Amino acid sequence: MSRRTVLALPVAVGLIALALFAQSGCSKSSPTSPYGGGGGGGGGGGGGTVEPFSSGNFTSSNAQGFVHTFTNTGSFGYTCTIHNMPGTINVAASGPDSVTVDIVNFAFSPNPASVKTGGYVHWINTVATAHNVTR
Ligand SMILES: [Cu+2]
Repeated sequence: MSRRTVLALPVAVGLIALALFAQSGCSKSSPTSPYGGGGGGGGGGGGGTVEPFSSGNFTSSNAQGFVHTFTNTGSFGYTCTIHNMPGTINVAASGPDSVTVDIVNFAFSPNPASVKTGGYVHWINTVATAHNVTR
């Protein structure tokens, strides 16, 4: 009886210690964990300011579009990540206030498209095939 208690006690203490250790280790490591909101990254591209955007997938024709306003001059490439379709938006100090880019079959039209600084591009998927617009 008493022997059993003596044996069980160290085991219980050990388990508690393990639990505490695991907890503190967990909370300690979370600020540096990969889920801690990384950030950074980016860069790349020579000279031009990176303006990331993502439309998400257009899953039907004409029902959905996507608008992005370009605030910096430069030449900005983008793709449909589903089909690796390349597109380019050229942004200059002067030019149209906005431009509509149709997605027709497996291409952007017009491509490249031009807009002035502060103007926006409106992409419309004209086909039933799912596409997206991602930079
Ligand atoms: Cu596509």
